[in-house]
Amino acid sequence: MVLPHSMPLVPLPHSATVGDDRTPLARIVGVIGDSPAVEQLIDGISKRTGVRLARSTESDGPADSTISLRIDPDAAAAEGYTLTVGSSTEIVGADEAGLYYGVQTLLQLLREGDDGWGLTHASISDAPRFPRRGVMLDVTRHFFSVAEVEKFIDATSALKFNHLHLHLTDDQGWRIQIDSWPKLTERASLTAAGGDPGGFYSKDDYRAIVSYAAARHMVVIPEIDLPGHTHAIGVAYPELVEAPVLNDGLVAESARLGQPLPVKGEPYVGWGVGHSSVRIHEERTYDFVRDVVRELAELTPGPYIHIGGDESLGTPQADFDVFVERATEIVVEAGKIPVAWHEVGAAAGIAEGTIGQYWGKTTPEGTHAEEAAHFVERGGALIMSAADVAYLDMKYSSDFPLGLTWAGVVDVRKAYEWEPTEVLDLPDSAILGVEAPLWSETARTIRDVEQLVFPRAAAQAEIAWSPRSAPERTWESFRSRLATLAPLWETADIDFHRSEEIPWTDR
Ligand code: TNX
Repeated sequence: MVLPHSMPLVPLPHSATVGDDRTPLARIVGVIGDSPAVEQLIDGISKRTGVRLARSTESDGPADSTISLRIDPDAAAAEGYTLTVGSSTEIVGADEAGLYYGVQTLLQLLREGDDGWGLTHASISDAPRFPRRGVMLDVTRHFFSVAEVEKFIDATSALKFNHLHLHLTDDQGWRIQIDSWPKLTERASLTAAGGDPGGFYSKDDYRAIVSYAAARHMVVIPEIDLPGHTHAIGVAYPELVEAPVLNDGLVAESARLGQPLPVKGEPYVGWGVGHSSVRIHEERTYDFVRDVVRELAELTPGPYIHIGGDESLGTPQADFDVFVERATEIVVEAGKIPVAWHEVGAAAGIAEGTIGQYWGKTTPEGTHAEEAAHFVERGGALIMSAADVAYLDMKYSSDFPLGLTWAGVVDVRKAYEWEPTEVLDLPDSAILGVEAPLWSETARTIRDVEQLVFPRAAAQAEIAWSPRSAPERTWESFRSRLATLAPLWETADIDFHRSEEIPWTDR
C-alpha cells in the first residue's frame, strides 16, 4: 500500500523512522503484558477494525505474531516510550502514561490497505517537550453530560493531552454539587446561554469524570470562577453578590445580539461579561469560598484548583487584589496549588507558587505581560493559552457558523504556527506548557464542540508535545500528517471540521 504520508503521526514523535512494510493484523494473535494499557489497545484495535485480539503470553507464538507491552523506567523520559513494529512489535513505556501514549501512536500506525488491516513498520523513541498539555471545556455556558465529557477525554488523550480543565461555574450556571451550599445546584444550574437547558454534576458524576480521565492519564483541574463571572451564585444566594454593573460595552453588545441584560437573582441567559462580582468586604463570601474549595479539594486527587479571576470589570482593582490574595491562600490552605487567569497577577500578594494562565494575544496588550510575569516573581509559572491562536472557540473563517471572533479568526495554520516560549519575555523554564480552551457560548451540543475542537486541538497537541526544531515540525508536514487522522476520528464518531486547508485521507 502507498501510505498517505510517510509518517502518519500527530503529534510528531521525538524521533521516528517509519518504513513501507506492514505487519498484517491477521498475523497478530494477541497482546502480552499486565498493564491496563493492554485492554486499552485491544479495545482500540477492536473499535477500529472489528478484530478483537486476545490477551496472550510469550508462549503463544513467535515474536512477530504478538504485541508486547511493558514498563521500563529507563526506556525514555517521563511519559515517554519506545515503540517498534517489525520483526517484533513492542511498546516499552517509561511509566504507565508512556505506555498509554505508545498505544495511541500504535493505533495511528494501524491502517487499512487493499490487503486489509496492517501495522506500519516503525521505530520510535518519544517523550513530550512540555509536561503541561491541556484542554479546557466550558460546561457552564452550555452543559455537557458525563458521557459527552468522557468522549471528549478519549479524543483529546489520544492526542497525548494530559490535563482537562473544567470551567465549572460562570454567570450562566453553577455545575457542581456543593453540599454545604445546596441551592447552588438546586437553583443556579437550571439554564444555560440562550435559555438552553442547564444541568450539573453530582459528586458521583464528577468522581466518574475524574477516574475516567485518570485511566487515560489526564489530570482534572476544576475551576470556580471568582470574583467576577459569578451572577449564578446570586441566583442561589443573593446576599453573596453585588448588583450587576451594566457597563456601556455590555449594554451595546447585548442590544446587538438581542440578548437580555443581567437582573440580580434571576438566571442570566446572555453571554456578556464583566458585570458580576461577589461581595469582597463580607466575611460570609470567604466562608463560601472556603467551603467550596474544601469540598472540591476532597473530590479532586489532582494537585490544582483554578479560581478564575478573569474579566472582573465590575470589581474595583483594590477589592480585586484583596479578594484574589485571600482566595489563592484559601486554595493553599486546602492543600492544593492555585491556578488563575493572568489578571490575578496584578495583585502583589497572591499566594506563592500560584500558576498563571495567560490568555492575552501572541503580541501582549496593555498590562497582560506584566501581570503574567508576576506569577513567576511569586515562584509560580505559566500555562500559555494565547487567545488569537489557541482559543478553540474562535471561528475558523469569518463565515464559519459556530464560534466568536473577538480574538481573531483562527484557521488551522494559524493555530499551528505559534511558539509558546516567544509570547512573553520570560525564561523558557517559566513556561509549563500549553492549554487550549473551548468556551461554549455558541457550542450548544457536543457536535458543535467537536467541530470547533477538531482538528485545531491537534495543532496545540503538537506544539505541546513535539520537539520545536524537528525537521518535520513544519506546517507542510503537519497538514499532511493531520490528514491521516480523519479515519480515526470517523471511527470514533468525532464530528471534526473538514477544513479545506487539510488534504484529508480515507484510510
Ligand atoms: C473570554 S478567556 C473569557 C470567557 C469567554 C471567552 C470567549 C477568559 C479567561 N474569559 O469568559 O467565554 O472570552 O472567547
